[in-house]
Amino acid sequence: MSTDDRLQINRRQLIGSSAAIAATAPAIGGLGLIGIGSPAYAQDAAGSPHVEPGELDEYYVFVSGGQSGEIRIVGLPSMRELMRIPVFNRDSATGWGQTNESRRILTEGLLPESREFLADKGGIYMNGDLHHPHPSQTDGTYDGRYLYANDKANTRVCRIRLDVMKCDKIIQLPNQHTVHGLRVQKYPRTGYVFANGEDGVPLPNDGKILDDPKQYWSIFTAVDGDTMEVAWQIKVDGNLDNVDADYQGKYCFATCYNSEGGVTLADMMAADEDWLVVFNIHRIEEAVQSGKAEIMNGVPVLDGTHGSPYTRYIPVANGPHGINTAPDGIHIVANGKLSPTVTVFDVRLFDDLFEDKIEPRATVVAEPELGLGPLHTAYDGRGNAYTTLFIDSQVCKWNIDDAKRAFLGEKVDPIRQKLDVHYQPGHNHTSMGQTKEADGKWLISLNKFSKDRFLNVGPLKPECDQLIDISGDEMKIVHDNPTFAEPHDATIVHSSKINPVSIWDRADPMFADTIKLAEADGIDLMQAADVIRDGDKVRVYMTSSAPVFSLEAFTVKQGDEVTVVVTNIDEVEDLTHGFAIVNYGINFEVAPQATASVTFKADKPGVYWYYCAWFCHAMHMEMKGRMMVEPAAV
Ligand code: K7E
Ligand code: CUA
Repeated sequence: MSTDDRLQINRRQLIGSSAAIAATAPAIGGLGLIGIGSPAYAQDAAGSPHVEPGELDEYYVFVSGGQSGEIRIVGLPSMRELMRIPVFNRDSATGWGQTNESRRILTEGLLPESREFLADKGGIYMNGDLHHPHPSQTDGTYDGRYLYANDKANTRVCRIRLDVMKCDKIIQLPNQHTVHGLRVQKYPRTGYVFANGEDGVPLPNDGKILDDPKQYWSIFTAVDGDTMEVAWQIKVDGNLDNVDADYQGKYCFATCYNSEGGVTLADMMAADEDWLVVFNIHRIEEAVQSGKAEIMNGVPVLDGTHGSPYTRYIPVANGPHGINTAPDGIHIVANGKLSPTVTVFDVRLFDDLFEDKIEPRATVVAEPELGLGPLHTAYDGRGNAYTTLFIDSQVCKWNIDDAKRAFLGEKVDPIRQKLDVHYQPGHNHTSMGQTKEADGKWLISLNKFSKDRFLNVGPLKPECDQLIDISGDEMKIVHDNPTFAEPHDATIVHSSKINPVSIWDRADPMFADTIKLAEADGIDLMQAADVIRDGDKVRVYMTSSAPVFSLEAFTVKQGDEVTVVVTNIDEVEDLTHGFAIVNYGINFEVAPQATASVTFKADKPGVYWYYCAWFCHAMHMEMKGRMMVEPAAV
């Protein structure tokens, strides 16, 4: 009988009478008393991804949406998609990109030149490329405050509030061109959000310098995660790829390719060697505080190219990709990508490196050969590492201590197991594996290709996320999960770390501006049913309470600028209303106790029904009203 069969039978027994539970309890060991008490978590079912209807997952997974520009929340082990958080995209369901509240967030952090560039393009970027979602930490573990992520496409960094699971800040980075790698400061807290500049451009990039790559620079940025302002920037050699930070609060480090400074594939591949760039946080802070930085576009920039006191460049094989700090707080693994090796550094040696007491390569303590195309590494907290092999389509499990012994010349093989995944894995992630609380239960492999794993849906195939049980000695794939474009990265967070609310607080800053607007008009949003005319500007205030809007109709004139403000006064959990105006291209979400608003030009005369777009009540279909637009005088 397999473990899975046993689990199934035990589950069936457990679902029976309490007598059956009592009888089987002693025999089921680690399975525990699932189904007793509330809420029920599937937390003891290690080895099975099955979560009974009504049971909750044990972990949240924050998954990047790649080119779709959003974040997704998935439950693990079931791998059920729970929610999507629009960020760098537009969203039809929630009105993200359309409501005044979301447009403030999408526009307030834009660089002045982008604001100008977007002026005749709707004012916001329509696309984003979100790669790396990482939650804030305090003392080396998740603290449930925020999640940060990058937009490679338009050089932005966003922040998601984990209490309401909405984006509340987006900034575009000056001087930098693309943000690829993004990770957070782990100690003492986040603190800094580190954002890697991948591509180099002239500084300033105003067209005076064009085809002269020697004058192109990549920029590394530390964003202050509390204020969401740039704390400092460092000019570097080469192209930065991925980044991670230590558990001591002293260093962060980035893989760096294109040491050649090339602009074509052939140029970038010319040398055998690239680097790990190590940043000395305290030295950088001191220099910024003592005014040594050049202020460029309003932010302090230090020169961290070769020979500077702020950085060290450690040679590694050509084209490294992922960089991952182990939960032991000591080891850092740079993944070879174009080399079959990964390079292991001991973070304690970086003090001597910055004092110039040792050569850069003396910080390397192992360099095991794992297979073709190592991209990213995750950890189980038991001394093992799990590296994705993109070209081999495998996950390689290896032991860090054995790799160190082999590096010193001992005859030991650090490789424990190679597991086929389907296919071409990029990132992988273990449960709590990017904190010092790595628990070694689950690994997900985010595979770029799914080929034959799912029903054919045409030339564009889904990606394939695979769930792997790593709790025992052997890795086992237990679930295949198709996903839409394109999860580069994910973070698995124990559910005990995250505590979202169910109903908005009326004092929430998300709609504070709209409350102020209403106050200026003398309106109490909780009882509003008003139309205020102010020249050719009209403000329409209403409440929603299942199944009615407080205004059954309102009238405006063709050409008016209309702002509709809807406040959901229902206090019932999960009772979301929507507000859609037919043929005016408007729809947005208003969750319980929230206010949301939209501003548009009423340029088409006629009768336009507005309706609630979220099925909220038995009379939801009747939850509607009319906007009447009087034609302008001819
Ligand atoms: Cu490897 Cu953008 Cu993290 Cu994709 S990156 S895989
Ligand atoms: Cu309110 Cu449907």
